[in-house]
Amino acid sequence: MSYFNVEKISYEGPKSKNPFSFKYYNPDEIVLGKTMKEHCRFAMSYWHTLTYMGNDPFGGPTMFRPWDNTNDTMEKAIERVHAAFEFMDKMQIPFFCFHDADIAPRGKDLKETNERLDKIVAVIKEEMNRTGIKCLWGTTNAFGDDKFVHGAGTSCNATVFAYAAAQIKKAMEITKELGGENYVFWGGREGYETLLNTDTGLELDNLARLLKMAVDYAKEIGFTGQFLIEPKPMEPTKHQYDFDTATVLSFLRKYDLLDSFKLNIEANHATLAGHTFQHELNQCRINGVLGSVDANQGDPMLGWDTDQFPTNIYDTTLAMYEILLAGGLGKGGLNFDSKVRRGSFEEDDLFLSYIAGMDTFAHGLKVAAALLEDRVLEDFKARRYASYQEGIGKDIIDGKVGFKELEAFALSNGVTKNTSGRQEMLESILNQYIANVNE
Ligand code: XLS
Ligand code: NI
Ligand code: NI
Repeated sequence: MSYFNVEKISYEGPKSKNPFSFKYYNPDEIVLGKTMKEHCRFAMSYWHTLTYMGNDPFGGPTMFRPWDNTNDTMEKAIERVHAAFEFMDKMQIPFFCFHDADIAPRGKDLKETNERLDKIVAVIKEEMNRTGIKCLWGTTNAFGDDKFVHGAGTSCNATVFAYAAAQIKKAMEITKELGGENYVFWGGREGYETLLNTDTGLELDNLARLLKMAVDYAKEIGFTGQFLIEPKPMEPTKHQYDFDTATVLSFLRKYDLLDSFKLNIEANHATLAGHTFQHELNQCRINGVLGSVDANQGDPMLGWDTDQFPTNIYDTTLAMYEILLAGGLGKGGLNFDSKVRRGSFEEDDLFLSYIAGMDTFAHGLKVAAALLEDRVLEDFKARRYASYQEGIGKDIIDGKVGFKELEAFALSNGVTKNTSGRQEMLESILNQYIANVNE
């Protein structure tokens, strides 16, 4: 059974007019000593690709997928697996990411839900063996069900905490079973609506308790994947506890969890927090916690988590620049936590949108690599901070001086003239690289 009337997508180069081809993503092309495939580690999001039907707050489904053409929910889940692997195979996407709730329908209780998960995991494993496609990460949906109305790990109801833990335990087990390289925590309901009814101290302590239990259990079952926290400032709750990178870092430090977690940075979450995507990646890089990326983009006119496919070359260039400076994605990858627009409801749109996203990142990678190779920004920054390489600047860095010595220095030397930051020049050089990298 084939669900897509599309041939395998291949690289045809920037001059190609064929919409069903890669213009920039050439998996085997070497960039800075690694193939593009190794740099990008692209992943498909199971939820947006297989289960999203186009619903928005004002209207129902617009996407009636051929793999959903049955009333039997388990049969539907199995057909979704087949569609997923046909899609990834044709798209040359080497990884997938999933929530427990994406792959199998919930049962009447936890036991039945877990049995259903086991059945679908067996089908996924067959498809993984057939295609060589791997699992980048698994996660738990502990936000959709009504029991999570007040949160999961931060619920005021201890039995809900227990249920969330049980669900995470199972999701970790199946992620391990599927060879998942990471496990993600995105706290969909871990936040609050009003302080009038919320004990934030207890809720944050409990969130840390839940994460500690996950770390302990991973050791117990020998799950060696990397744990990731995905920051988001708001939506669904008014205030999410994992607001942004800086907030998550201080949480991890406070609860002594920094050794066990890295971060999964989502572009649209960064912008919701009032940061750029690059800023969040930069903060991860300088703190050594860059784990993985949810690749998408928001819309500045809308201001919510629109999860659009990334097509902004400027943003992907600067993102790939930070990723290259960080030494690459390691066990992480670029997961398209992106969904087609409601009006793009045909199956072909899935291909066209993934091509757009993959090409935009591949193009960005090439520009970032060229900028780095030519040391355009790095040399400029080195010159900008040169005053710390010698004299009083070096003494500051080496910890040789305090306030008294600096006062003596300032009294006799004053300050040297500042020089321009040359922002506009650098922005126009960046444009030049974006325009010319493929020539
Ligand atoms: C929602 C999040 C979610 C996580 C996985 O905004 O991005 O999709 O990536 O639970
Ligand atoms: Ni995400
Ligand atoms: Ni999101």
